Amino acid sequence: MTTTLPPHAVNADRPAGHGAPARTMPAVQDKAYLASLKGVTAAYVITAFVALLIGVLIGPLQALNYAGINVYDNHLLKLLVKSYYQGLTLHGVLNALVFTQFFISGWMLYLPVRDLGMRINTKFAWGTYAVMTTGLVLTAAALLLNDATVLYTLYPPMQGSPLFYIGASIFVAASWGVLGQVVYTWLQWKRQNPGKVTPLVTHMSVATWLMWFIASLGLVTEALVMLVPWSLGITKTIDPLIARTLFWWTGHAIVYFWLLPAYIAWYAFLPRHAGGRVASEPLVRLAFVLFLLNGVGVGLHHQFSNPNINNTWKIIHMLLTFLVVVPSLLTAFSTAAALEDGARANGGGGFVGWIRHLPWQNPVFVGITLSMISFIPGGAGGVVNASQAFAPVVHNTAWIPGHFHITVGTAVTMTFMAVSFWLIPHLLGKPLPNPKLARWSQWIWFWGMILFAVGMHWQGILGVPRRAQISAVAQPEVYEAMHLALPRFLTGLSGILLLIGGLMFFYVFFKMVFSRRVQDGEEIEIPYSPSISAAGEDLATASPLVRLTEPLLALGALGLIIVLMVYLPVLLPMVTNMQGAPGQMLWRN
Ligand code: HEM
Ligand SMILES: [Cu+2]
Repeated sequence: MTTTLPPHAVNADRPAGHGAPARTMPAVQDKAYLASLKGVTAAYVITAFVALLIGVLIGPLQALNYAGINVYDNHLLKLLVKSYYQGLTLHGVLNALVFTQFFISGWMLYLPVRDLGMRINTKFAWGTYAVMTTGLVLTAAALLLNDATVLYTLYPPMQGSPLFYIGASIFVAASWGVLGQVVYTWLQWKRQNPGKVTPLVTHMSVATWLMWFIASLGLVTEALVMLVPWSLGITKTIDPLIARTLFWWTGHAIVYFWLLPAYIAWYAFLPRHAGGRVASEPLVRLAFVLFLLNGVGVGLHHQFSNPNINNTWKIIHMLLTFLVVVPSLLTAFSTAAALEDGARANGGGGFVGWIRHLPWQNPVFVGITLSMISFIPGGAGGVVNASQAFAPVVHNTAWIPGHFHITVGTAVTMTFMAVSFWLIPHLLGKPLPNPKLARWSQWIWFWGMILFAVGMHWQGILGVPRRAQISAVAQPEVYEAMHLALPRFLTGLSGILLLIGGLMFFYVFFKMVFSRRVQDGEEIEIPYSPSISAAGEDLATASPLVRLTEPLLALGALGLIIVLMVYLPVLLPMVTNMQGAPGQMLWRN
C-alpha cells in the first residue's frame, strides 16, 4: 500500500477548470509561528478523537440493551460505570458535546486563519485550548464520579453536582474564545482589504461561529442564572420549564454548529477530492446566511408536549423549522452536482453510470460521501420529528436516537473522521498509514449506523421508549408482546459492527498520530476546489447575492433579533409565573 494520502484527484487531461485548485493558500514564512498554529489545531483535533474513543466504546453496551441484553450487571464493568444511565450520560456528553466542540474549535480556527493568510496570537489560541480542556476535566470528573448522571440534556429538576455545571460553563465559554479570535481576525482582514469579497471558507466559518454565538446564549443563561446557583444551594428550587426552553434554544441550533463545519468539507473540499467543482459559491454563501438567520429560533419543536406554552408559538417554531429544509436541500443538490461534475470529467456518463467514476478508493472521499448518503434519511426523519402531527408518535421513543445517529453519528462524525485522513498529515507531516483500512472503517461504520437506524426507528414505532434500560425491566412481558425480535437483532448487530468499524478507525488514527514525521505537512495542501460560478474578489463587481451575503455581522444581528422575537413572548410569561421544583438525584436511589 502506498504511504501517501491518495491525492486530491488531479488528472492532467481534464476539461478546463477541473483539477486546478481555485485558491492557493497564502504562504507562511515564519516556520515557528506555523508550527504553533498547527500544533494547537492538532491538539484540538486529537483531544476530540480521544473523547470520541471513550464515548464510542460505551455505545455498543447501549445497543446491546436495545437488543434485550443487559451487560450492566457485570462486576468488572460496574467498577467503571455504575449504571446504564451513567454510561448513557458519558456517551452522549463525550460524543455529542466534547468530540464535536473540540474538533470544530480546531477546524474552524485553522481554516479561516490560513484562508486569510492572517497572523493570530497563538498564545491566546493555546490559552483557549487550556481553558476548554479545564472545563472538560471538571465535567468529566463529575460524570465519572457518578455525580451528574443527568443525561445529555441536563434536564432539571434532575440535579448534578456544581462541578458538572461549572465545568460545562467553562467549556462553552472557551468556545467563545475561539469564536472571538476568528471574528476578530476576519474583521482585521476586512479593514486591511476594503471592498474585497470574503473568501468562501472564511465566510462559511464566520457565519457558523456567529450562528453559534446566538445559539449558545440559551445554554449560557440556563447554566449561569439557573443551574450553577441552584447546584450550589444559593437558590433552593428551579423552574424546569424555563430551563428546558433555554436548553432547546441552544439544543436544536447546536446541531447546525456540528453540521455546518461538516458542510465546509462537503462544499469547499469534497469537489476537489472528486475532481469536480463547487457549483456556485454565491449559493453556498446564501445557504450559510439562511442558517444564521433561521437556524436558532426553532427550538420549540422539542417541546410540543410541554404545558404552558401557547400553541401558536409551537406552530410558528414548527413552520420555521420546515424553512430550514431550504438551505439543507440547497446543500444536497449542490454537493450532488459537484460530484456529478467530477465524475463526468473523469470520463463517467449515463444517468447514474457516472457514480462508478468517482474515486471510491480514496478514504476521504468514501467517508464524506457515505456520511452524506446516510444524511438523506436522517434529514427526512427530522421533518417527521418536527411535525406536530407526528411528534407524539415518535417522541421519547427509540426512534429519536435512531434518527440522530444517522445525522450527528454519520454526517458529522464520519465527515470529521474522513477529514482527519488528510488534516493530520497536513498538520503533522505524518501520512495516512493504511488507506485501505481507513476506507473499510468508513464502510463498516456506515452500514453499522444504517442498521442501527433501522433497528431503533422500528422499535420506536412499536413503542419502545428511549433512555430506558429495557433489558432489565421488572415486567419483560410488556416488551415480549411487541414482537421485537428482528429489530432487536438488527440493533445488537449494529452495535457490534460499529465497534469493529470504530476500532479500525481509531487504530489508523492513532497509528498516524504516533508515527514519525516524514515530510513537511505543507506538501499536503488544503484541498480547495475550483468553482463553476465563483463569488469573485471585488464587491463592486460582484453579484447582488454576494453583496447581500457579505455583511455577516449585520446579518448576525438580524438573526439575533429574529430569535428574540420568537423566544421572548414564550419566555416572558414563564418568568412572571415561575414554578419552583426541588432538585432530585434519581440515579442515586
Ligand atoms: C459505536 C457507535 C455508537 C453506538 C453503538 C451508539 C448507540 C447508542 C444507543 C443505543 C443510544 C440510545 C440509548 C438510550 O436511549 O437509552 C445512544 C444514545 C446517544 N448517542 Fe450513540 N451510539 C454510537 C455513537 C454515537 C456517536 C458517534 C454520537 C455523536 C457524535 C452519539 C451520540 C449519542 C447521543 C447524544 C445519545 C443520547 C444520550 C441521551 O439520551 O442522553 N452516539 N447511542
Ligand atoms: Cu431539533
